[in-house]
Amino acid sequence: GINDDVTHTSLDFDPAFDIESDDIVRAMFWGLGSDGTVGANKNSIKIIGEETPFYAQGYFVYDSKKAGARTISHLRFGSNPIHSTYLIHRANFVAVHQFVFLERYNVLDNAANGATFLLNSPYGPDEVWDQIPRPVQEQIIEKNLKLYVIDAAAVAKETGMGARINTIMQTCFFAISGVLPQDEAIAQIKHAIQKTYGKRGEAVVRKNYAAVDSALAHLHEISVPDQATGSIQKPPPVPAAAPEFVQAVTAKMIAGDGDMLPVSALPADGTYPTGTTQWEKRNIGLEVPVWETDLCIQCGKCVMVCPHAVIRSKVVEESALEGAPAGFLTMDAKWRELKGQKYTLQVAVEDCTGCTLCVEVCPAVDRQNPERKAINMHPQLPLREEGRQNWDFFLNLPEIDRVDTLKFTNVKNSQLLEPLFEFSGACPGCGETPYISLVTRLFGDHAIVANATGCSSIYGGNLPTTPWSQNKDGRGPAWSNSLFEDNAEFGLGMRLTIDKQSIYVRELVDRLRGEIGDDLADSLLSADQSTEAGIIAQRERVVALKDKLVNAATPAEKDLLSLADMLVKKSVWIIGGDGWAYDIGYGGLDHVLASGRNVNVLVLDTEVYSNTGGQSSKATPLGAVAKFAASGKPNDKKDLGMMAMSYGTVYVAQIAMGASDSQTMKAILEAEAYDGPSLIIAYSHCIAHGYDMAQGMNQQKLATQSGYWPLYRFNPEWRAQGKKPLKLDSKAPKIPLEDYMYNENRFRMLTKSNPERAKKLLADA
Ligand SMILES: Cc1ncc(C[n+]2csc(CCOP(=O)(O)OP(=O)(O)O)c2C)c(N)n1
Ligand code: SF4
Ligand code: SF4
Repeated sequence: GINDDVTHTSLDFDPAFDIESDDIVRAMFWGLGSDGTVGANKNSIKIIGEETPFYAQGYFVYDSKKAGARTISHLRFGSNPIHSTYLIHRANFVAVHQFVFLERYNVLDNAANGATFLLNSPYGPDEVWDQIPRPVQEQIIEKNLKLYVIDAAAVAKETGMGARINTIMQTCFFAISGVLPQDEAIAQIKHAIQKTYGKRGEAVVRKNYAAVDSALAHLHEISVPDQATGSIQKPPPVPAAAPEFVQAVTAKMIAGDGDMLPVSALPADGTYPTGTTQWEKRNIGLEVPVWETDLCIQCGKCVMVCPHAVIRSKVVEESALEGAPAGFLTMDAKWRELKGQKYTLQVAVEDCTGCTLCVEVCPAVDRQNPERKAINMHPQLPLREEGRQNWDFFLNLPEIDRVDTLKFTNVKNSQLLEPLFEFSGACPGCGETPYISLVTRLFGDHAIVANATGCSSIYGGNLPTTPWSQNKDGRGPAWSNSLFEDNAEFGLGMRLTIDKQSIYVRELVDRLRGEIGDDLADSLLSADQSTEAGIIAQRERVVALKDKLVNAATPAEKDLLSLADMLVKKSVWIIGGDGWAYDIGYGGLDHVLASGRNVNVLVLDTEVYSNTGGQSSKATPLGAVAKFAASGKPNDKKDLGMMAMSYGTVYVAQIAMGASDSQTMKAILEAEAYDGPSLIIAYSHCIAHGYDMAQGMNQQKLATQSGYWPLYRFNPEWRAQGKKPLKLDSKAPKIPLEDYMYNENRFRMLTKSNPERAKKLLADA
């Protein structure tokens, strides 16, 4: 029920009220988005419904965050028809598929007395009890729960399943619950695996079978002690340093208790503070990168590709390192301009998703031991406490001076800029977010973002937290999401408003030069803001202007005071996916590109509608299997870049960070500098492409090397300078197209289901 303490229209209710009969089996499964828990439970409920005389019901609770969020599957079954239209609150079976949830959520609050508790634990049967937080131990004892544990991650690793523990946990559920005889349950699970994964190929099915077969050997019943002995306490949902609103509202939502918030706690105008993902320590990376100073060449590639802005570097004076934690690593900075200073690379281990992209792109390899790079993945748990201290210290180190130190026009230097988009809830290893993060490093403190609906609006602005953040001066991107279909127009509206306000404010400066002085008025009106130094100088002038207007009395003075900030340059970014740009928002995008206005459009091209599960868009390539293109897309990808170039007045670039991070940098800087519309089409690998995301950046390179994704920049300014406006930044193809395509399931699938057609489409492509 809603607690409406504003209009007082809600009714009180008794949360303990319950009429459910005792012969209904009620099971709750706590999983992590993309670990397969929901899919496995959907299979389980089908098996129970179809293969037993029981009636069955399944209901699945998850938010619209991308992978890595909490999911809860509620399953009921029994001999009588089930009419319950509410979630389970008296479960006789609770499975927790992620050990870290014991610290974060009240997973046993809904366990009934005598219920069974199945826990996926990285700790073996002998040590697990001591690792369970004390309040959870108390609940286990008080509620008389039967406790089973399995190290499903280890079984998954052994059987080649990667991070997918779903079928392992499902097997344990059937084994413990006894709802079907064990042999029959296993046969049914295997049948469901064949149905679900068959089209992904024999190997996937076989790995799942192996996981099922070895699950039971690793399942242990734990004898529960009479007394809670644990020394581990549950941490608060957000750190004590979090601001008041985050403590009072965001923390409740993070803990899963958002429904309990009274209406009055929510902001009346729908405006939420930014920079809040930093308070949500998700701890979902089982392994995290560890830095080796003897090998690091300080190239910054790992920092650039991290989809979650979790690995960062700084260069500081040695004196700033006073009081550093014992394990805080540094090395001499390898910059001529920063000689004598110290370089440090740090990982927010509690925010890392363990995606491995950073390690994959690291070029510094140990010659004696090629397995060892300058960063390598290690188990997170033993590193967590030290990592937390190092990260806190790192955050308090000074940021690089953006004006008087380096030119931030290459990857090596720009790694030192603070990202204002961090710890997003995008899928681990997402190919979209590194581009956004880079834009915020470069222009974040004066950016205004119009975000189309899609993955980027979900990981970008989904309650309770947002990754869009601020620098120490409180400046950061202003962000908003309107609709899927009108985002380009939405962004154009922002530009028109800024332009209109800036024309008016400039008029006022001129009109009121008597009050503010000719010198200040002239410098405000003639300021060159094409560089960061120019923008900072203009901000200082605006401060001086506001000082002069403290006693503003006339309407013109008051207007000038309220609009003074519009004298500072704003960078408008219109961001969205290919479903938006190529399809549903295309009419508006075309209008905006033709308008000649100074906006920057960033298309995060995953070549499908990713957020809704991978439907084909006009960006989907020939031969790829997607929803609505089950037999392989029969026609070519639309060439959005060519269409935009045909205007002759639009800056257009096609980029792929994994293929060339320096070309990506150049294109983003040029697009922003161009005083007119810019369109950047950014290759974004995605879980929808069907391969290990750790290989995302490598796949981007192959896309370009095979000629599938040429890199180019088209700059109308070059034509004005008498040069050719189009530069092809990539070389002629040097590998066969199939060497790129057939690493990805979206293309490979067709070679299994329809080899003849696959051959034809490959030839056409
Ligand atoms: C008019 C409209 N139709 C459909 C949807 C549902 N919807 C939300 S996000 C999305 C997919 C977005 O795909 P894309 O633009 O490619 O971005 P991605 O998720 O790949 O980043 C869809 C279809 C919507 N929000 N509005
Ligand atoms: S493993 Fe992934 S999330 Fe973690 S630091 Fe590396 S790139 Fe970032
Ligand atoms: S683009 Fe793909 S990988 Fe990134 S968040 Fe969306 S679905 Fe996940």
